[in-house]
Amino acid sequence: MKNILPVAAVLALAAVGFFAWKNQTPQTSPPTNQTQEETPKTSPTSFTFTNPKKSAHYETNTPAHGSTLAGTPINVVIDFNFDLAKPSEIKILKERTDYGTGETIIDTNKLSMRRTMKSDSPDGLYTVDYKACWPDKSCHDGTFQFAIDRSQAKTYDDQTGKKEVTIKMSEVMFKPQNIKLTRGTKVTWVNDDSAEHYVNTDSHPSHTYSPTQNSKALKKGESFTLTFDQAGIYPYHCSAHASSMTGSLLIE
Ligand SMILES: [Cu+2]
Repeated sequence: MKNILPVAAVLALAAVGFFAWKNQTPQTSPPTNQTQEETPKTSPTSFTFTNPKKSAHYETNTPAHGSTLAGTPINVVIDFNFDLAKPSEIKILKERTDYGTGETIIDTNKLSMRRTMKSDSPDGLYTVDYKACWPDKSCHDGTFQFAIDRSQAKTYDDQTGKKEVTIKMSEVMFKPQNIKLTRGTKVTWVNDDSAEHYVNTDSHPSHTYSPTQNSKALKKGESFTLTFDQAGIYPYHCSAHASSMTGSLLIE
């Protein structure tokens, strides 16, 4: 009888150890710099996104991996922490067709590369295959996915046909958060909060997707204005509250 207690204690410890081991989350993505924006977002049409593969020196990309967009991106941008060189390349693939148009462009600071996307690209899942090359001629592959689902535009605040629109920055939110507009509309963001806010194009902190859509710090009462002449989706955020203060413009 006196041997039972120690045996029971050992069994209990073994059981605790087993469950702790069993509950460990397996590492499913490459151990590179995973950023917050890259967590796949759930979408009502539920596309299945495979894990991204990140090349050496990769930082972020827009559209975000796992994002489902209500319209076509104006371009796909990938950001790095090292100088890009030729022949870096971006392909925007759906069923082996490349919906990118024109050359892959390396930005003047050499930290981002971008490719324009065809504005009439169909709904569905897109795989971005890229090759990032450095001045020493070495190249590394990477891949990520996003989806287009135009039915999501139903949830957007429809302000098409207006020449000017105001978006309030209030209670650490963009109001309205998601707006549908007509090409040529002049958009003004006004800060109603005592906290400073920014208007920054995605992703954070590179702010490279639509480079003109970046404001200085806006104090209460200050504003930022930009006219949108190109159709497409414009995901943006406030860099002071990047995880929660987000918005999107759909220009038609
Ligand atoms: Cu803010």
